[in-house]
Amino acid sequence: MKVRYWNDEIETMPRTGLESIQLIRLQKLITRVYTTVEPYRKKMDAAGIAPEDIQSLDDLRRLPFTTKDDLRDNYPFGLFTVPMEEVVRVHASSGTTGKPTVVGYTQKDIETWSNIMARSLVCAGAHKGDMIHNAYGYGLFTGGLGAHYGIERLGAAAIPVSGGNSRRQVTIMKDFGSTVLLSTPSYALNLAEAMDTLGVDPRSLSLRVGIFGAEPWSENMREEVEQKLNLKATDIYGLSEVMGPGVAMECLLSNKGMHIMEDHFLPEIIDPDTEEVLPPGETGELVFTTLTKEALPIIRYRTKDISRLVYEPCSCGRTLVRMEKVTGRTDDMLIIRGVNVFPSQVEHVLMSVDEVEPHYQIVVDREGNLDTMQLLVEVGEQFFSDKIRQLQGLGLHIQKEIKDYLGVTCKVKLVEPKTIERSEGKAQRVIDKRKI
Ligand code: DLL
Repeated sequence: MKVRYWNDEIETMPRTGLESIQLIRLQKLITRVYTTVEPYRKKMDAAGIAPEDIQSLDDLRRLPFTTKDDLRDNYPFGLFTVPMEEVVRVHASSGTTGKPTVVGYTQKDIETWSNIMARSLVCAGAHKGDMIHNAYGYGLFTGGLGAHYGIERLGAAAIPVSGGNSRRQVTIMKDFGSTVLLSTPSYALNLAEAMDTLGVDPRSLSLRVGIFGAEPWSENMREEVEQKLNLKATDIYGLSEVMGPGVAMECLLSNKGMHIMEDHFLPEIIDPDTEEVLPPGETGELVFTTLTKEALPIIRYRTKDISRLVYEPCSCGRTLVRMEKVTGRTDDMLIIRGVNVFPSQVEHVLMSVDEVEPHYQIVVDREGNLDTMQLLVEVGEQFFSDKIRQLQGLGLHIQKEIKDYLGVTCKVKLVEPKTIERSEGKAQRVIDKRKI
């Protein structure tokens, strides 16, 4: 397979070259942020660090972290480094409390982002001439418009369908000849279901590749999506606070981890408890510093996403470090009777059970002093039967698998096909009643 790049000089640059670019950009950024944003200056002063103390990339770890709370405390525009006349776009994502997290972009930021997204699309094997079906939501969410500008920059044709109305989406795919699908992985499964209902065979469509992200998904789910949609599934990562989609992108060739666009985003992996930077190759919380953003640069942003950086060379020739699939968030981790449980692990187990669909919900509650976990799982249409005994057996089987894999006992409730609420964006996997 011939590998194509969007910017081969940067994407295949030896690390020493890349690191000198990163350092120059970092020093410039820290000086600018220190002189223009009071909350950053105060934090740096309190930590006893000045811009001129940043002499190497290692000095990054001396800077204070930024969290969602900092954005909330300076809501809506308090961390912007440019006057509002220079801001041409705002997006928002959910905050930790009622107020959303607001992010802003200058014209140059939009240019940078479009190029990064075009680079990501090429990394996934998309090219000019592709009909790119963009089912990420258009609006305050960064997915829709972020991807859209990248598609146009690439010179491919954007089909801006946004989320929702799955049957209509299938018809559009068929009639317009969509070749690349962009959506959340859970919505991709929705589309597969709609195809099934409409009697549309995915093999009769022109879909070649899917670019799925915005929520965690397992390797088993990848197989499922690939098989049900008859395409090659790739993973795209990003978050609003850092930019939006395109912070990291998996290459079509290796399909193992996402290349971080390191000339724009500097990654670190920290221990979420001690906040110490971990040695290369360790698993921990991802932290990003933006290197080129104008309106809302961010220093050492704690993503709460758990991953690992892979420095081994990639078969696609890109030298950009890879991050492994996100296995969960430090804040969606459930502790059930002392056992740490990630929804992605539950999904992993469910994907290995043929009779059930990848639609599930974890309901956590408390009875007396004991946490309870109930798993609602949809049974596949072809396996659904009203023979209670058979269903009971299946429920017990899943319960045992979960116990073996996660070490927790849960109640399994099997539900009829298509009864768990479908999402148009991110699926709501966990209902934690303990907090209410
Ligand atoms: O979800 C940006 C995006 C849009 C990424 C479209 C990819 C595609 P937020 O709404 O701010 O931004 O949510 C960011 O979503 O911290 C992760 O927890 C999660 N996330 C994003 N991509 C992935 C992925 C967009 N590929 C939060 N795998 C992040 C796992 C992901 N989790």
